[in-house]
Amino acid sequence: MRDTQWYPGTMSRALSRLQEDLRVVDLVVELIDARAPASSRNPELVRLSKNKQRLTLLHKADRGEEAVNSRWLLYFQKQGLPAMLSSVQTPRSLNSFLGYLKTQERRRSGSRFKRPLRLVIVGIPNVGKSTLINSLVRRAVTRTGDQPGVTRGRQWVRLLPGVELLDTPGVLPPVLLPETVFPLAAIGALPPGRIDRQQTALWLLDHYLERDEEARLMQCYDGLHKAAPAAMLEQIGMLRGCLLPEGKIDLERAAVLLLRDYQAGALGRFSLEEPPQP
Ligand SMILES: Nc1nc2c(ncn2[C@@H]2O[C@H](COP(=O)(O)OP(=O)(O)OP(=O)(O)O)[C@@H](O)[C@H]2O)c(=O)[nH]1
Ligand SMILES: [Mg+2]
Repeated sequence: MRDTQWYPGTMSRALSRLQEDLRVVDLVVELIDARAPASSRNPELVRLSKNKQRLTLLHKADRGEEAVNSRWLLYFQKQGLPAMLSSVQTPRSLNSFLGYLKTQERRRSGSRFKRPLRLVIVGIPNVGKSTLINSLVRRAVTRTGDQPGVTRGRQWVRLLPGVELLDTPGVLPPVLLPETVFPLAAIGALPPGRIDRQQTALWLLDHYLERDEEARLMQCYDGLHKAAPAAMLEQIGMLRGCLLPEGKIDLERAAVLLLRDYQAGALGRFSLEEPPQP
């Protein structure tokens, strides 16, 4: 994934577009995945919005472990970066975000030439940008989907009186750091054709084992026993009937199944990254 050949043209176009949009925007809200806040930040987006007011939302917080979410929040606060937890399944977090926007809007009230507060929602693919916007406006104004790359165009949405918001297509960093590839693949941010599903599944299983959290796997896959990651993937394939015509276990299907279960939350709340130690 180190070559830039794979980088989809739509993403470079989205970045140039964003550069233009930023001229008329007051606030940049970056959604990162609460389970992998380090890997799901896009340094390119950070660079482009350097001179703008910024807010980071640790989104899909319902999928990350509560204690780890709190540590990340503290980490951002200590860095002086405004950040909030967010999840479409937690109305309280949506209200906090709307409250934050109302405060920002009110601050502008003194201005003589009052125009709406404009914010743009940015982030990597599949992090939940469009879904969050839909939940915020409480009606389906933008298309969403459970695969990356659903949003392609751009659209302004009136969120509150005096607050307008722009949804944008997901963008990945042009060069992925090696340590970010598995976390990004596990949370479903990378194009399916570009990831090694079996390696990602083994990495994920290893992570559960390393953290002594295999009980969560066993809850989902009845009859699973603790073993090395490769043997566990085989067991999962067996338990779920992922078999090839000649009777061998279809490890690719087992891996797809495991990743889907992780993304759907069937393997419990499980964070993939801890904040760096001070
Ligand atoms: N568990 C959980 N899932 C969420 C949350 N927000 C969004 N999702 C799911 O994440 C998936 C991706 O959502 P989208 O809103 O299409 O993501 P996006 O960032 O707009 O993706 P692109 O347009 O492809 O960049 C969907 O399956 C949503 O249901 C959340 O807070 N919690
Ligand atoms: Mg979208």
